[in-house]
Amino acid sequence: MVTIRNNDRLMAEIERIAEVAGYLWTKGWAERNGGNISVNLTAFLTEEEKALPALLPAIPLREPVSALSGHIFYVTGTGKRMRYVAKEPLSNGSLIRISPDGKAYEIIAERPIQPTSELPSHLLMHDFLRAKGRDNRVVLHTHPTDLIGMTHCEPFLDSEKITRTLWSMIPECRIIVPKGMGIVPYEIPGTLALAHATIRQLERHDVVFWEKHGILAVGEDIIECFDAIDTLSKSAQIYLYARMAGYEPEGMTDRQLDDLVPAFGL
Ligand code: 2HA
Ligand code: ZN
Repeated sequence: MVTIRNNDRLMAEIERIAEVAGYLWTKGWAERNGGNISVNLTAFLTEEEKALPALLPAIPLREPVSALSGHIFYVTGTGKRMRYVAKEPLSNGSLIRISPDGKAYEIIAERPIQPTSELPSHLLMHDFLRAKGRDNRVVLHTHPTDLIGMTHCEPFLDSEKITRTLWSMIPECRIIVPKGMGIVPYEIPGTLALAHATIRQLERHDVVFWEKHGILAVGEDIIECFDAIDTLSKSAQIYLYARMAGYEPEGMTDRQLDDLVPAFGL
C-alpha cells in the first residue's frame, strides 16, 4: 500500500510546517482557528504518491488555477487550531491534488480533512506567482497582535509609510523584508475579493497587511516566511513600546537604510 509516511523527505517538510504552526500559537498570533497555511509539496512526492487515490469526490474551485495543474499541497484544515496542527499536522490538515484542468481538487492524504476556507484564495496566489515564474511554495496567513494593531491607525494604511516606519526600527527588517509590505484595505475574510486585492500587492511585495485582520507572507520556504513576519513583529513592538513610553522613536535615517542595500546585496 502506498503511504506518505515512508517518505522521509516529505515527512520532514511536513514537520517544518508543524514547527511553524507551533510558533504561530506560542507567539499569540493564532487565537482559536486563526490563520492558515498552504505549502506546495509536489517536489517531495514520488510519482506513485502523486497518483494516490482521492479520499473524497473532487471539489470544484470557484476560479481555475491552471498553473497548478497536478500540483500537490499541504493545507491546514478548516476550523483547525494551529496549536493542534503543531502536534498532529496530518490530523489537522491534508494533502490535496489539483486536477489536470486546474478546476478542482481532491484530498489524497492522509485523512479526508476539509481545507481552510481560505484555500481558493491561497490557490489563486500560488497560481499567480507560479504563472509569473516565481518559485513560490508557501502562503502563510496569521494574526500578529502588534502588526494588526498598526493597521488600526489611518496613516499606516499606506504601504510606503508602514514600510518606512518598520524598516527603520532595526537593520534586520530592511534586510529580511527587502520588498517592503503591501496594504490591502479591509475585506471580508475568505472572499475572492480579498484574494484578488492581495494578488495585486504580490506583484511588488512578498508580505501583505490585511487591514484590521492579519498578515500574509509568500515565499519559497515556510521558516523564512515565518522569520519575515517575526522580524516585522519585532519592529512593530519597538515602535509601539516607544510610543507607550511616551516618545516617538527616532528610527534609522534614510542614509542608514540605504547603506544596507549594497552591504547586503539587496
Ligand atoms: O482561518 O484566519 O482569515 C481563519 C482565518 C481567516
Ligand atoms: Zn485570518
